[in-house]
Amino acid sequence: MTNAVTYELLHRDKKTGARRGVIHTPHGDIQTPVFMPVGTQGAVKAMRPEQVADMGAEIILANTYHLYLRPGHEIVKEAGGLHKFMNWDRAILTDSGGFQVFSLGQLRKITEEGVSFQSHIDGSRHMLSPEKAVEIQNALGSDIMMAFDECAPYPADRSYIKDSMERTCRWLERCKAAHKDVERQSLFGIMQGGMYKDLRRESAERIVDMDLPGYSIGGLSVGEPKELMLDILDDCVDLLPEDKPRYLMGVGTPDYLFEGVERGLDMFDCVEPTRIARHGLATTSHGRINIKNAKFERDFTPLDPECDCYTCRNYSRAYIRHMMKSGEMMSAMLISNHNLHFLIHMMAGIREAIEEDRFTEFKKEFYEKYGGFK
Ligand code: PRF
Ligand code: ZN
Repeated sequence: MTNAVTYELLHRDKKTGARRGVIHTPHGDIQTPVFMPVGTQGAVKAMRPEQVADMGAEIILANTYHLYLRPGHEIVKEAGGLHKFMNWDRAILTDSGGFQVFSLGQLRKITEEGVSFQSHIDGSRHMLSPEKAVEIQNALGSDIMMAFDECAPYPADRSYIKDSMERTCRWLERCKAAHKDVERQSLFGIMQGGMYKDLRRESAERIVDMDLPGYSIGGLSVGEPKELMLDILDDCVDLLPEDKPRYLMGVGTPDYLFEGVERGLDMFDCVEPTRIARHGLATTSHGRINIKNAKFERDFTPLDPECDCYTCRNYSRAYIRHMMKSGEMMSAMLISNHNLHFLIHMMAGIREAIEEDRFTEFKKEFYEKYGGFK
């Protein structure tokens, strides 16, 4: 039996936990550390798949919850799987729905069996369980499937987090038992435990025992202070095996990417670059800019003078501002393209720096321009 997804460690930074590796998948290799663009409903918003591939993305993320509710995983399966349905032939990771369902607030109810919830689309009632989340992800055919977990809120008291973390471990056992074709798709486990280090440790021990092809850290970036998240990470990353990919879920602003890589994480995802783009915000090497700002009215320079993306090679701040102010879709398309390119190329720079044992210097130079850890 060979796992669908395997990790190869290429180089370890001499001074920090940063590591350079490759994840092998049935849909190609992924150079790590990697930022994964989010395509929640089977599309990276405002982007064609060719553009996402052309900027160097080797994996994107899609969501079980959304694709289950609409169009329905059976339809995606009938289409030949998600890769074919959305015209993306590189790797796909699907999140389990655990996180999205928990964002629904009072519309949901947790039991040992799973989570019952009301659709955000038409109010219809559904149940997601470990078995159901696996069934849906099997039908979607993603390369990496995430375990069905509970991402507990912050703040939450210790007894709640303990129960929740233990249930998530039991759910992982059920996910593993339900997932049959390990040569086609790999199931990753998710560490939970809130902001309690001992519970994180217990979670890690239990999930690592299940010997899965990869592991993630969930339940962070849920509203806790940034320093607290870094403090938890300082403690957590080393609890995960060295010979497997380590994924920090839902984190992807430039500063957090540096902090995560420094601590030994390999994979990251975040809706932020495409979401803020639709509000006119661009990430640049000198920090974030709001294109709606009047000071860009006659600014005929690119979003980021140091960027060589399609947007920056062809369009000015003044034009993109005009598109944004006029409600043209072009503004979201152009800024999304730039924001994703920015992060993907930043990660390429990080990978090169790790290979050359100058990650710390690279981070320092980046922070000096960007404005430090925010
Ligand atoms: N669990 C899952 N998906 C996630 C998270 C999690 O804890 C997070 C944490 N912020 C983002 N996405 N399944
Ligand atoms: Zn650009």
